[in-house]
Amino acid sequence: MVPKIFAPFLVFHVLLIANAYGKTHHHTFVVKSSPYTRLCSTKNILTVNGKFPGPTLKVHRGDKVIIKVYNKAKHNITIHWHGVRQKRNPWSDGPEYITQCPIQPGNKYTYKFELTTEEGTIWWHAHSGWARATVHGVIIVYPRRGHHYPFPKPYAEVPIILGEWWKKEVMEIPGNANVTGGEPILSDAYTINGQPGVLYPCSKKGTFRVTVDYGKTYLLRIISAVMDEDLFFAISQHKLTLVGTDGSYTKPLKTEYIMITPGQSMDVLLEANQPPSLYHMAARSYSSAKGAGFDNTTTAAILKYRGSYPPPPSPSFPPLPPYNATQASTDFMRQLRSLASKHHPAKVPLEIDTHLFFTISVNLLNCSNKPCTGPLGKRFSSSINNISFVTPSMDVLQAYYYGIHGVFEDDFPRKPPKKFNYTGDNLPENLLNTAFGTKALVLEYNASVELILQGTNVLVGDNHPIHLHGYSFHVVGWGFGNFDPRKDPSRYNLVDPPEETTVGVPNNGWVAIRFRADNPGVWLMHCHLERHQSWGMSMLFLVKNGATPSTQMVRPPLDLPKC
Ligand SMILES: *[C@@H]1O[C@H](CO)[C@@H](O)[C@H](O)[C@H]1NC(C)=O
Ligand SMILES: *[C@@H]1O[C@H](CO)[C@@H](O)[C@H](O)[C@H]1NC(C)=O
Ligand SMILES: *[C@@H]1O[C@H](CO)[C@@H](O)[C@H](O)[C@H]1NC(C)=O
Ligand SMILES: *[C@@H]1O[C@H](CO)[C@@H](O)[C@H](O)[C@H]1NC(C)=O
Ligand SMILES: *[C@@H]1O[C@H](CO)[C@@H](O)[C@H](O)[C@H]1NC(C)=O
Ligand SMILES: *[C@@H]1O[C@H](CO)[C@@H](O)[C@H](O)[C@H]1NC(C)=O
Ligand SMILES: *[C@@H]1O[C@H](CO)[C@@H](O)[C@H](O)[C@H]1NC(C)=O
Ligand SMILES: *[C@@H]1O[C@H](CO)[C@@H](O)[C@H](O)[C@H]1NC(C)=O
Ligand SMILES: [Cu+2]
Repeated sequence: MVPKIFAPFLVFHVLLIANAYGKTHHHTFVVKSSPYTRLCSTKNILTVNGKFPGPTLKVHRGDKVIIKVYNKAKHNITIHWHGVRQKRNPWSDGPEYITQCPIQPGNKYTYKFELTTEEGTIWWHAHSGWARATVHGVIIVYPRRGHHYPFPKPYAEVPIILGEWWKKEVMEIPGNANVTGGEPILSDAYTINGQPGVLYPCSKKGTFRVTVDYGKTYLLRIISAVMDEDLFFAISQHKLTLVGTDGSYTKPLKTEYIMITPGQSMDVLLEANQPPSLYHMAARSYSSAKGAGFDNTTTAAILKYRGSYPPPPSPSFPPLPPYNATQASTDFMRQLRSLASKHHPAKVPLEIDTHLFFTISVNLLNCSNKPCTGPLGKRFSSSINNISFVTPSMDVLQAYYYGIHGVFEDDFPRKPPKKFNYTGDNLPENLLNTAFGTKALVLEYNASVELILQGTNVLVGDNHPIHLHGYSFHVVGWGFGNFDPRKDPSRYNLVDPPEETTVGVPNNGWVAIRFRADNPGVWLMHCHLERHQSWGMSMLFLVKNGATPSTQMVRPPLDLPKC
């Protein structure tokens, strides 16, 4: 019998040596404030190791990663490993006040994780305040050592990080918006690998360039670290072949453009098969919420063929769909299929024991003593099943683990409290209001879950990128209007549905996702549009332990930050 006090080390040790072929990577992340010049002015931004975008982690499936994070900034910080399943180890997941207290200035915390089923491109970002605007980077997960890509090996790979830049101090945006109750201020630019590109003032010189050889194929590892908008992205004269989303392979999909939401990652093959020259790649907003303001600027980078040729007077730009082109967005989404091969099977749960139905709404609240600057003189809020998430002052995971009362409640509703025409026009004003709470929905270990995410038109419909921590899920169906439980399930794709960790729920539409709740812990699910998350579009799953030690959460690490 092992004395109880040693058990945490043993459990983690077992976790770490489980795969004899894996390697352990050690990294140090120092979060600090560093000066960066963009759009004609210099300001201090939060960075990791002074870099913006932050360092790229390169690992193989089956590897382990140990990262010491030192906070040398003036803000509380946590880091989330976006797309990493964190099997049995929610302590390294990162969202502040959900799975840990923040790392306070001057302190440090060591994150530990294993790459188990994820393969392809995922990423990491701060999960505290709006820090992720500049604190983010790519995680490249190569196939297991000795294994290959399910497509011909590309000649080279190029991370493409889509971002968003504000001239003002990003960390002050949510607080300022909360004072007025209105929209957070719009960004001043989008960026490709940290650079706005030729269409913005003072930005031509830094424009990101990738040099290619004619005849070769390149793997673009695209992530959207954008805060508040979905983007269309394309490369002039070149077709793209999508081969992966969110760390899972897809059937090759040839396309002129992609639509990528905040939180998503996409692996895209680019064949350098056009006349050697210079071409632009570009991205701009897909914005479907009627009446909502958005940054309508366009970021660009250069694709340059090696060799000698007369440089074009002005490299061509790709055509991008109109800002409000929901049709273009869904034309792309409609074609997504997981690879579903012998080596990469689609393990879609076929028998469902837990049916959940969540409405996703943008709300409006009365202001107590002054008019607010939101519509109708009210303040913005948002909710899932009419509960606007309230961030607690200590983390829910420790409260659950140690049985501390008063931090959260375990009664998140399994269906909306009120039925109405979710996507109807001119909904009654009494639907605008929402309730509040820090609520978790409890799932039995290994439950087989189907969740319908139903967008609503309560204030306005939008394309909501919903991200689930601790899991990937299969997107078995989607559509516009209200989900119809009699008709829609018969059209599900249970054979090769895309596997994702962030899914865009179409404007005034719905998405059906399935997953098996085989990862115990407390897991956040939220809209990855930062303004919606700030307004409360989040909820928690609390997945219970299984019956055996290998189906239970590991113990908390000794250096877990305190509140
Ligand atoms: C936002 O403002 C409301 C009321 O004006 C206040 O109750 C709440 O604590 C504020 N939230 C944050 C995160 O500052
Ligand atoms: C972008 O929005 C601004 C402000 O609303 C407007 O003046 C401008 O014409 C728009 N530009 C484009 C390209 O739509
Ligand atoms: C998109 O905007 C254009 C012009 O602003 C408008 O004519 C069109 O109806 C809009 N399309 C959709 C699908 O909302
Ligand atoms: C909000 O204010 C309106 C107008 O003053 C009032 O009719 C309504 O009852 C209020 N709603 C709530 C939930 O307080
Ligand atoms: C819901 O609202 C939509 C849009 O206004 C309408 O087309 C539809 O008929 C309504 N459905 C029901 C059941 O009332
Ligand atoms: C949401 O909750 C609020 C506050 O309890 C209530 O006024 C509102 O009618 C509810 N809306 C829905 C759609 O259930
Ligand atoms: C989880 O459920 C699946 C399907 O019913 C079953 O095959 C598997 O053995 C279960 N796992 C555990 C650990 O109970
Ligand atoms: C930083 O975190 C600590 C611990 O949770 C908290 O007391 C403090 O208010 C936080 N600081 C800010 C600026 O949010
Ligand atoms: Cu949203």
